[in-house]
Amino acid sequence: MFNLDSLSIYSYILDYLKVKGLSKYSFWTDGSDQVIEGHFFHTNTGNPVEMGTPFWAYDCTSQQECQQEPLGGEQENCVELGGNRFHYLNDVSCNAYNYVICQDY
Ligand SMILES: [Ca+2]
Ligand SMILES: [Ca+2]
Repeated sequence: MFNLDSLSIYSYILDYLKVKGLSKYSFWTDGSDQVIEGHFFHTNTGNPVEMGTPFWAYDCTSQQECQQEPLGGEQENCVELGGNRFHYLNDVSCNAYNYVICQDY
């Protein structure tokens, strides 16, 4: 799974998804907070996942102020590029069904 650890990679992936017409699909990216809740790390390198803007999605569905993901607590421990979130990062259940993007090393 690809390791989204820089803006240049993120930008490349977003361009690729747009060009290929894959904007509505959701994809896994490497990262989890399963070991320490609220602390996301790349599983393949152990490095921390970049947090905040411009990586993570906002949730403005409630009547309250918008909040920035990750918001899923112990129920959501894996990270996707959400097709319904304009491919910003979102924590979701690790049992969700998403597509994958492989990274060539
Ligand atoms: Ca979590
Ligand atoms: Ca979430």
